[in-house]
Amino acid sequence: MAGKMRKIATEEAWSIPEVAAALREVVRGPTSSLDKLLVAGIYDAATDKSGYGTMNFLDGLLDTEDRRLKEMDELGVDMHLLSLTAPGVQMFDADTATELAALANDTMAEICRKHPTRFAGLASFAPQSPKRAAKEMERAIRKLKLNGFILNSHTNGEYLDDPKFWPALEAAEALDACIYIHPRAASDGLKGPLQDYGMDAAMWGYGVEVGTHVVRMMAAGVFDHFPKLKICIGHMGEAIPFWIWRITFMNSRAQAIGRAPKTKLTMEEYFRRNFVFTTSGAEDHAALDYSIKRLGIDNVLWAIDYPYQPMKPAVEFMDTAPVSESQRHKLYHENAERIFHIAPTG
Ligand code: 1WB
Ligand code: MN
Repeated sequence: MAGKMRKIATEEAWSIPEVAAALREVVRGPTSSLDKLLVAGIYDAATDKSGYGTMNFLDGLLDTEDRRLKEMDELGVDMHLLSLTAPGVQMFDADTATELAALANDTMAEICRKHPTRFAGLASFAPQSPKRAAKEMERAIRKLKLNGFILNSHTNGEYLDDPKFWPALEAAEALDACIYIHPRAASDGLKGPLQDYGMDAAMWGYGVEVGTHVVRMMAAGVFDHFPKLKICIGHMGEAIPFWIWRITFMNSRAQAIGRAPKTKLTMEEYFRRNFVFTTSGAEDHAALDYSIKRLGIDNVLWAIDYPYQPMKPAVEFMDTAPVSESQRHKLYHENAERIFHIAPTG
């Protein structure tokens, strides 16, 4: 029975007051970041011009044990895998980002220790300072016992194919800890036509941003350097499952004419070997069915995307998904247990 099946939701947004306060300062400053609109909407009613403020996501982000846990109980959601919500610490200067990542990780670890069957967590790190990030990553897994890492896409317009970030990738691979690349608004270089009609955020821009990030990494050959690195992406794979045949075909052509570096494996082989993806905010049975058929049941995990998406429809989506019961077990919890090292229950 799906009703009793263990349910681990894997892209569940969360924050701490210290990060909220620091973000409020950032959006009052001179940033040109496209994140400004939404971040002001969430954290700073005084400067909100976006309309997002009316949705009051902040209460949901800052609350763990109150409304969130109660709603989880009502719907039979066993566990949230928490992560510091976009843009994480990536809009701060390197020192502030490093400090706030450690504080968020300490706070998260405390919650997970207090509720070991209800909360697990993805640790933050500050890519602005890759060597210190690698140290914090090691602390977060070995000492705090967190379950993996969250990265909110670009950092100051730069992506993980840039070797300056590779100390963080090396750490994640060595720790056998998956990095979840979550969206934030598109970088300055990418944002042009995404700024109108509400396209900047989850409607379209987020997928363009993370999809671009992931294709850059695969095409650059990052996974020849880090063959065991695991990356998780949300939103039914940010459309990459649908595009993977063409990405693979056109990348081999780009390699043949010298426009892309030679890689040991094809793009599809990297996507199958190094990536998993979640259903967050993409409650579409046809897309789920296609994704499972195309990339395999072991690569797909369930997620809600709380509080940006409501819990109940996400549970109904998975309870009624046209899959076998053994597949539902994988989607609801077994794949999450394997990828994020969450102890299985009886
Ligand atoms: C929204 C969605 C906003 C996500 C977010 O802000 C995040 C939104 C940081 O629907 O407006 C998300 O994670 O999907
Ligand atoms: Mn999300």
